[in-house]
Amino acid sequence: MISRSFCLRIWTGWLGCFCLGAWAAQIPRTVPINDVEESVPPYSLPEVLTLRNGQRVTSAQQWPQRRAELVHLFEDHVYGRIPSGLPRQPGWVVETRRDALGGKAIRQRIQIPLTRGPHPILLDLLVYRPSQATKPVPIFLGLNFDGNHTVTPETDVPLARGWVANRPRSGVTNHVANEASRGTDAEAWPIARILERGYGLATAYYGDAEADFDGGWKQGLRGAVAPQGADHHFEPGDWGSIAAWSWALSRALDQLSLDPAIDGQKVALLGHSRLGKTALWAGARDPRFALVIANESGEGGAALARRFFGETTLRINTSFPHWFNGRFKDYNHRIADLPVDQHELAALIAPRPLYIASAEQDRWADPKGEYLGGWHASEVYRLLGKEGLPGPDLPAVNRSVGESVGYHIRSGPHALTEVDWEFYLKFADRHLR
Ligand code: GTR
Repeated sequence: MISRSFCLRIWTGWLGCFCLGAWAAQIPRTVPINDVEESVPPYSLPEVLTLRNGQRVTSAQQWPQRRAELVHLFEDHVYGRIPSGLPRQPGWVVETRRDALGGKAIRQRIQIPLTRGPHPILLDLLVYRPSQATKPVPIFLGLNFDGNHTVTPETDVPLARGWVANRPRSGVTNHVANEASRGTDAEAWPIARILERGYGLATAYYGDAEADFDGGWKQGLRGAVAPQGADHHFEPGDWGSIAAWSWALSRALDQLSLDPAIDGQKVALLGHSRLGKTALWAGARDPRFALVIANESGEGGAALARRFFGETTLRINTSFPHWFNGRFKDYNHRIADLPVDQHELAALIAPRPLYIASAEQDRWADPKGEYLGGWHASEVYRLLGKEGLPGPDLPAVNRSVGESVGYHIRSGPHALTEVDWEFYLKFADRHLR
């Protein structure tokens, strides 16, 4: 029996969370959530080192079998299966500037065709590398939220072509990119600092692959390759948009690996929020990513789904039904039956370095749940001879902990900031140098 005080605390927790952001207004009010730590009910996680047949995984040699099983479970029950036979085609350089950022950077714009035919879906990859580099550089790769023109104030980076989210602060109100939005996301992408530290940076707009709304697939990658096009009916196990974006990331990696000035063995994948979920799934599927960073990835990312705190499976499936596959909705009211939990997603990155980060005010993403995702994944890192996170307790604010699994909780709200990047650069120095 759930006690009355428990219900009350959940109710007040719900009220608190309700005020967290403008987006909350779109979420049905009948769906309960909790943001009171003491009200988190007990839960038990699926064991990452036990095969579905009950057999324990006790050696590194057995891990690939469990890994393959987990990838399939996440495909079938969460993110959906990517159709086989999608093209992997090289892109073409549209422009090279050797004098970018006051001569500090060589900047290239590259178009990568994600589909076949005369009018393919194009991913515009914007690549910066330090002009002083004398050998192939390690590089960070990440999708951006509002278009390549928002990550830099440079005026010769074209505006995003297709649908973009409305952003009142830059006057984007009709889903069309405008000049006022140029450079508005530059704080999240400290390009000069990244180059100064000897890394390249590659980024692309996630909406190039598929617009982020329910039905966006019709003009996007999933619609373009569906047998019935926009009339296609998705089966429960078919891919959602996170899987589509993750596919685009792998094609960007193909492209970066072709460039002799870039070290294709040292591509660090980074994503924030929904794109942090995407980075984790891309890194889990594609072992060529050398390092993965999930910044405030929350529900459907690093945060444990069974921990009743902040966003829930029901909430995310209600607000963003297109992100995951149809079958994931079966777990809206019975999360304990989901055959996986998110620590197992984090474990799919092992033994490669993984960094999970939270923000103190980002309670919706459940910082403790994100940390625990990394902590429970650490069991696999240890099996594979690496050290993960140091223990089950959330560390102090603004301090980085962990070896092959790194973590920090930054003070402040939900965002990707220079403070986060400083931690990521140090982590990358440790593992990619
Ligand atoms: C929120 C969503 C989160 C997170 C975030 C974002 O509305 O509930 O899961 O993904 O959006 O991507 O900004």
